[in-house]
Amino acid sequence: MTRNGITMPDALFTEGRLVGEQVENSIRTIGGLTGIFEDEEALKRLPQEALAYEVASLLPVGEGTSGGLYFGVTRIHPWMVGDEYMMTKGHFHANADRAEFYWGIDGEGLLLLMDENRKCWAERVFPGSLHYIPGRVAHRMVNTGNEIFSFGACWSSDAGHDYASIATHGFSARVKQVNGKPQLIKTE
Ligand code: PAN
Ligand code: ZN
Repeated sequence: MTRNGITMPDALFTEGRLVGEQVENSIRTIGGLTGIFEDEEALKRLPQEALAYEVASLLPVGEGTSGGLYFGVTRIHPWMVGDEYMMTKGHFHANADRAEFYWGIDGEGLLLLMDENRKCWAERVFPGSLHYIPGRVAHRMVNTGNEIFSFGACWSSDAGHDYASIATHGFSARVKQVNGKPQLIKTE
């Protein structure tokens, strides 16, 4: 705190990047994404230590605190895994009714959504697009472009992440490249 009561901001969100002393950075490598793509052999052929996606987050309160908010920026690199595009693991929230905002920053992609009845749909994501993800809806981002696809996220600090159900059952649709274009293909 300065003498006149005016402080510096919590972080900077500039040129598509979230930076600052309090910002936490996490990464997912290609090798850490086993079990989410259809073609596991294609995943094994890629460099296992290479970056698949990275998340910079501002988590101002402890995980699980009610009433707090988290802010994150995810950058997905443009790998292809067979005919599937690189994507996040995807999850429901552990506190199932917690909603979230996503918005497009750079590049292009699809937001894959699935409700608790396993009904799947997708929204186009591009710089400036804004997406409200209701509670009880699983969400995964897919980089359908040739460059880094980045997006912002804002979610409740007591939302938590339930990765297990997606790890076990997956989504009921996949985004594949068909004739050079992304297509949502139902798998059940
Ligand atoms: C996001 C995601 C982030 C990475 O912050 O956690 O984009 O995706 P996965 O968590 O699915 O690997 C969010 O949805 N938070 O709730
Ligand atoms: Zn989420």
